[in-house]
Amino acid sequence: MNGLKRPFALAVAQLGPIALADNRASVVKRLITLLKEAHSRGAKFVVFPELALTTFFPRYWMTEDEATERFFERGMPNTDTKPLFDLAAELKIGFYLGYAELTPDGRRFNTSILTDENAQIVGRYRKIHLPGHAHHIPTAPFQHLEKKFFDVGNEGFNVWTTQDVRIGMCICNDRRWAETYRVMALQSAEIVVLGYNTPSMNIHWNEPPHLRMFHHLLSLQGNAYQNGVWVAAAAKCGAEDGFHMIGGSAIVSPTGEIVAQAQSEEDELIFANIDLAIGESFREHVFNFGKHRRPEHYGLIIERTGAGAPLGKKPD
Ligand code: CDV
Repeated sequence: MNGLKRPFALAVAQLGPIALADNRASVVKRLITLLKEAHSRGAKFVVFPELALTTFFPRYWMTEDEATERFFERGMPNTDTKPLFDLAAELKIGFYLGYAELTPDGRRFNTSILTDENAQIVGRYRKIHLPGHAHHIPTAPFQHLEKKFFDVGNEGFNVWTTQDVRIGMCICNDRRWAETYRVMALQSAEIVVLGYNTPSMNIHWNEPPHLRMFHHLLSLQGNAYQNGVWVAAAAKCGAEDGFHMIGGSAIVSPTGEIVAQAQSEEDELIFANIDLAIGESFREHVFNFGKHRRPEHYGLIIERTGAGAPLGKKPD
């Protein structure tokens, strides 16, 4: 657009299915293969999916204790993930990685971390918009038990500066909510990164299957444009033990255009040498928040959770 380009070499590492029987070490090998490909393409940062080390276990009914034992990480990095951190440090590539976090005091979060080019963890995000339900639905073909297995994230939507870029994190369902991006854009985010597991069937209502992909991309594209940010989204997709999830990993420009999109439902790396200056252009002009926002008229956004009565009155 105008002025100097600010290139940043960004990769998204989509994962195909992770079977229930797969162990963490085998998954980390796949992450490492994708990291090596990212390096060969010159990437400085890689986005991995939500809950990237295991199958999407909220689909299975089980006790919290069983889920904790089988699927949660007690520390990061740990023995299984250390090879990924070691290689990332050697290759000087930062990354976003989603996993199930068990805290020392026993709380459970759907978490992502952000590392710098030395594989040091510089940021953590705990998922705020948890979809699904907490009770067993025996009539459903599968469960979506995020409300049972995870606490609501307690650290807000934040932005970190790493490798001279301001990066914000969110996870999966968060990408559908305008507030997610706006809170990060108000911290001058330049890139919003996220991972997702999106079942291609909605168990809560009869949503036509083609809308799953449409709404996924619409959310990324609309929010990238309205906030002047790049958005990079990594799927875990394909049929995990017969339960299908959409692919469509993508890198979206602040113009709202998709600049890279996965073609498969398997392990696949997509890459773009993005220009951060495009975002600056939008934030200086059409979405110059300081000049044009009118927060005095946005009060309901924090006063109400659900929709309530209209406020309109007859004009004097
Ligand atoms: N992991 C997710 O948050 N998935 C939701 C599903 C349940 C719709 C999503 O928004 O993609």
